[in-house]
Amino acid sequence: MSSSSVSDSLFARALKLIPGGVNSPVRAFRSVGGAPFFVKAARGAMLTTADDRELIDFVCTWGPAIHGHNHPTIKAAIAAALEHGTSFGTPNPYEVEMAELIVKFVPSIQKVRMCNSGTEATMSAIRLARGFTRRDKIIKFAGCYHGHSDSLLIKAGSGALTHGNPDSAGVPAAFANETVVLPYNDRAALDAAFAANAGQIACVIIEAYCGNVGFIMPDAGYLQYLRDITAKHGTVLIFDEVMTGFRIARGGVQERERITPDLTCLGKIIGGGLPVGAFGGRADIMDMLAPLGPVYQAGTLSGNPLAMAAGIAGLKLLDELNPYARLDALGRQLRDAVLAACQAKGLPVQVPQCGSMFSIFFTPTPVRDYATALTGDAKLFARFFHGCLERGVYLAPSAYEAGFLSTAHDGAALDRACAVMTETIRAL
Ligand code: KE4
Repeated sequence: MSSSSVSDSLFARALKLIPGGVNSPVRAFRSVGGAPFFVKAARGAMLTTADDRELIDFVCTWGPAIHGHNHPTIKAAIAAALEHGTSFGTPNPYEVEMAELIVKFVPSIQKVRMCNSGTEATMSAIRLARGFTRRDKIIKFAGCYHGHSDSLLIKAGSGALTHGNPDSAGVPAAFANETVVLPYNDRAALDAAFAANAGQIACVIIEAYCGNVGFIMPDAGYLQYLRDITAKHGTVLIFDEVMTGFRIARGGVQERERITPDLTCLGKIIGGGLPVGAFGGRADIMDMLAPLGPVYQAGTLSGNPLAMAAGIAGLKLLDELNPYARLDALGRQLRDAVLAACQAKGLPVQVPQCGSMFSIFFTPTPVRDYATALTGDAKLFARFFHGCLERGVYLAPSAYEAGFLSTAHDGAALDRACAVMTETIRAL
């Protein structure tokens, strides 16, 4: 981009007033280098930058845009809701319809509470599990990211990992001490943790398919092992499906893996691009929530009518289109193009992919956890990222994020992106 680009001048202004010039760290390009571009419009698979460059987008606003950007059906739903106002601070009909759709799509969810972000969803689910079990300790997994609440910013993924500070400053040791961090995909570590903390583990929270350390799937049987050991110990099993919910399958990872967690956290897709989060699950646990029970949780804009209208439209569209086989075919097309290009170049690479989620690790080592994800060549990824960007393809600006496809990525957009990735790998 030219040195005097519109994005550059916007970034210069942003840097004066917004820490790092961004409202969320991973957008800052810190791990791939260079300055972020600014986007002024998005439609389908395309972003339009402030300098009128058109980019094929594989970030999809970090997951929500499964139907592509600014889908006419979702846009119309927001416009219709907007006619009647933006927020009422009272119960509204949209919340009821959203709850009924979530329960229909995700049978493990008997009751659900809406909130405003994935962070709120996971933070609230953990407080609920602690209140329900009267236990304090929690288990999370290295590299998994569940938002930025204090108990979870321990060995976290996504932006925390990208910026090399998986343990955030400002989290009191007393909080961190209640969080046990285990390696993903490691049954012995689970056994040892439960043996060492018998009767103390309130919950285990997991990204059943990891999307914040790159994309990593569980070994066969691992999730069932986790379900069995948590049930045996009276520990609440929380699936964080903020990213995978309604994306990996209509009912998320839990549908594909046939595992029933006790609680599920949701976000992203259920807001159709507007701020949203949700958590739900067993009624006996959910009924501990205020105003019924002693666990407090609240939110001024929870169940916001515009966000609900957008999310309802998006979920109904998924139900109507059932795009999952098509999204998986698109994901496999991209995966195969990258594998072929790297093979032709003699470049070791792993391209884990499931449905519309994927990531690219430049390493000969199969990636199955945080430690093996770090064997990926992040510097080479940064060169790959910029090579693709220069050619009009936007990947997540970090080696430790998942890539996303949408139903708008088929045909010309995907063919073009595969050609760009092939050309970029050849030029590395
Ligand atoms: P939010 O608070 O950002 O809405 O959601 C937190 C969250 C919780 N759980 C999972 C599995 C998530 O992936 C996320 C957020 N994902 C990141 C992308 N890796 C959001 C992008 C960002 O932080 O800007």
